[in-house]
Amino acid sequence: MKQFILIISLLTVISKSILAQAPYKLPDLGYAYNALEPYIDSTTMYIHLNKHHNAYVNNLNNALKGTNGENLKITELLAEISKYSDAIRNNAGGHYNHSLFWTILTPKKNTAPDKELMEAINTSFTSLDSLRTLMNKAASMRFGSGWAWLYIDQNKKLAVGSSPNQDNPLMDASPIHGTPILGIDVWEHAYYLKYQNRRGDYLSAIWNVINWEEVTRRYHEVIPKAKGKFDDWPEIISFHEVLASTFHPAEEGDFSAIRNRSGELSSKASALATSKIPAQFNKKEVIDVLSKLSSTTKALDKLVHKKSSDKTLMKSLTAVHDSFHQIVERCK
Ligand code: MN3
Repeated sequence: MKQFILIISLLTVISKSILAQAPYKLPDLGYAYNALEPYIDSTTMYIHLNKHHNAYVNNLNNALKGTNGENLKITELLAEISKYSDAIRNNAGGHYNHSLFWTILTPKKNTAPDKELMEAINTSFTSLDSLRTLMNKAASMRFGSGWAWLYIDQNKKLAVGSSPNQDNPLMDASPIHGTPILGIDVWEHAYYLKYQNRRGDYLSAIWNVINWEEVTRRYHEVIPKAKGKFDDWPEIISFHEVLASTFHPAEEGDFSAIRNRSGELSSKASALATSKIPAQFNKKEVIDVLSKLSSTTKALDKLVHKKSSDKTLMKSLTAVHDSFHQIVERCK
């Protein structure tokens, strides 16, 4: 019986954490309090999490008691926050915003947006630098306490804006609407110990610890990652990797890669010829070239074993390369 109760309470804990419903809990930072130094100091991080954020969590849990909001996911609650008290609005925002904030900071150096997010940034703001400038402008113009946001608006485009207090773009009551993917806390408690009144210095420093991998992950929760053409056909990707790293050096006169890897290339071609072809490419004209690729690659491997001249190898390797591009062409 005891074990049964334990399992039931475990399941309750698990389902609550997945749904992110009341009662809410203070999250872990995922890094040490001093990990963001010298940009954000250890004491600020400690107080910010354990005093400020913790108060939002406790106040939110108390304010929600007995309201319908107890049964909603936090995002659902924020979407209809205008129906609730100011206490719920401020503390639900406080909990959501800080939970996001800890994840978009990192001690890891040189994180970067992925290619798709970078293209979206370039399209909307011309460059990452101008995005930073716009964010800092939004953050420094926010009078009093609030947040600056990079968010995905209702047309699925990136936008920059700011909100007062603990509001955010997920709230129906907010002047800006969408899904936040990067938020900068511009409450004085976020920077006063180290920067005092110099909000601008804090805003310049924080870009050193922005976690672009997490911002990218949040971006793709709304904008699905574009599927690569051959994502479902690992054998063709694997063949192409070896081909690219042997053909291009040979073009520049370096035949050592192909002399070392012709056997590997040949076995990748056989694996490709016998692989499960994704339905959209499974047609006779593709299959014909697959077997041609396999035989041209085998012939190349034989020539390598016979220690043929560079010129002979280049001719054979070019035939392999041509067959490969015929496959790609026919897969259009
Ligand atoms: Mn704060």
